[in-house]
Amino acid sequence: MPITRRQLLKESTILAAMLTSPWTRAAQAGLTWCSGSEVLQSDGRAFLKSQPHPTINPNTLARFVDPLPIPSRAKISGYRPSPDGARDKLPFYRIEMREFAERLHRDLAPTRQWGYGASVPGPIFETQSGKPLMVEWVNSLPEKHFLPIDHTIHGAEANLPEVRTVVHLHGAKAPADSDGYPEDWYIPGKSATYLYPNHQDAAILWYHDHAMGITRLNIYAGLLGLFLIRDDLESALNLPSGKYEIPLVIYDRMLSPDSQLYYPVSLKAGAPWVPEVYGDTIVVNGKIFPYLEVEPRKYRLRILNGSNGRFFALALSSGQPFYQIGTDQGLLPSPVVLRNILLFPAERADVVVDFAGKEGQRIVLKHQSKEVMQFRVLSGGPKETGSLPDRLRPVTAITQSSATRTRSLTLGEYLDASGESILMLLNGLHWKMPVTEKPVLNTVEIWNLINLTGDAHPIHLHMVRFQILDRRPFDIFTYNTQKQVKFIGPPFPPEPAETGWKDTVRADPGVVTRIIIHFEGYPGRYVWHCHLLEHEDNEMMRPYEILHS
Ligand SMILES: [Cu+2]
Repeated sequence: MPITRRQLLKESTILAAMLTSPWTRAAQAGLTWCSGSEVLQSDGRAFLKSQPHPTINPNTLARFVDPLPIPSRAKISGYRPSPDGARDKLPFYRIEMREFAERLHRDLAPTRQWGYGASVPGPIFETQSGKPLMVEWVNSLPEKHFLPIDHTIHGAEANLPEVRTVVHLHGAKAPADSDGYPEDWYIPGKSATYLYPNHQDAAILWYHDHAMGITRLNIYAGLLGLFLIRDDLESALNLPSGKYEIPLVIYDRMLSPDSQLYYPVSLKAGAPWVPEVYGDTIVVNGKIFPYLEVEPRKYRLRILNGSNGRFFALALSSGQPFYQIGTDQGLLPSPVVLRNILLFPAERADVVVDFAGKEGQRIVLKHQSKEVMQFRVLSGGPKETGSLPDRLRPVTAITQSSATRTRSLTLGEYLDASGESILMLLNGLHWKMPVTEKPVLNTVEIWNLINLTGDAHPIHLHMVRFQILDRRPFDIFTYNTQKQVKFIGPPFPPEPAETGWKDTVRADPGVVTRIIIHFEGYPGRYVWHCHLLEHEDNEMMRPYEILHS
């Protein structure tokens, strides 16, 4: 897979670095050295781009001693009149963002976190397609941030309040004033009430912070949660449900020796932003190395990669397959059999795993060589009731001839004289520059994402869903010198698990990734951006505007 080469290299170099001498003494003490942000030199060696800092080495922690927490369901606080004047009152939820401390592992001290409803992940919303609801998102956080704000970043200047939040429901077809525009942030003591119409297919959505210039810190602190939309077609499939449907919110973190979240900082005084963060500790639903007892039957796993920057390549130690039944925006046409599930930040996978015949086994979910969690298969249980149909939801391809416009948009990285990454831009434009992407409501466009960088970037468009047309390698040098796309190979189609509806697409380095988008929903100002949160915060985000048709 061409995309992940550099990132794979980075991860293996981090591992290699941890085995060499400067790290050894710390490792013996159960600590490792922060390697959260590294770049590769041309000779393949990594050098640290962040301040050295001792962190807990997850390899020293006992495995599978904490049961997997299942986030609670969000509870309705009452009913409120619909803002659109309709007669029916809508379910109303009030969710407070709070600071709290919780153990990430049996043998660690409680870790300070910020969570929706004081849990990480926050409570799970569950609703039906076409059933609107309202949420008052209340900022009850302290006045001071506990992670390093970089005031040199646009939108995070020193004259602004430190703690600012605004909630985005990722994957939602929501009106612009309920979408969580990054500049619509508010401070502790304030709240915003959003309307989610939910006129969309069953899917795994997720809510998270989106405040300008500090999203990476707010999400790292814990501001994320799931939002499940269901519909009749999905229910008719009789997929595993109830206690056989398990949400898995997976993300990476680093912990200081006192069990507190550590977020790496750069070597530049007064400008702590680092271009990428890779934590060595993987957390699932708020626990490190959790276990889950399962019956020997089918389970449905609703997986979100909630990391700032890490991709996951998930596999089961039993070697058994996953049946991927859905992606970001809902069900695939039919299940895709996979030994590895690749998820970039913000991507979701809806999968069925069958533990039948595995009685008594302990099966580890792994990301490459890292253990993530364990499934303990019990010796028996009630009769299987869930099914895995061959046909799920038809996905009609949007025809290219229906597109009224094709846009070519670059993904670029800018380095300083020492070769250090200083920012990334979409189409060479900063956030504050005039809006350039103005699709008309109810029209179809093709966007060519021309990735000039050495990294894969997960690109997310708010409000819409789209389909991936293809990916085609091109010559970056020719582009940089002549501003021309010279293809150097044939286009390759999306992977089988990408053949459904998406809202986040992996744009590979040196590749033009083409997506086709039907701008259905609402007019107004939205954003599109890279979902590597360090990039997003440092200008790899642009407003776009959907015009009235
Ligand atoms: Cu990016």
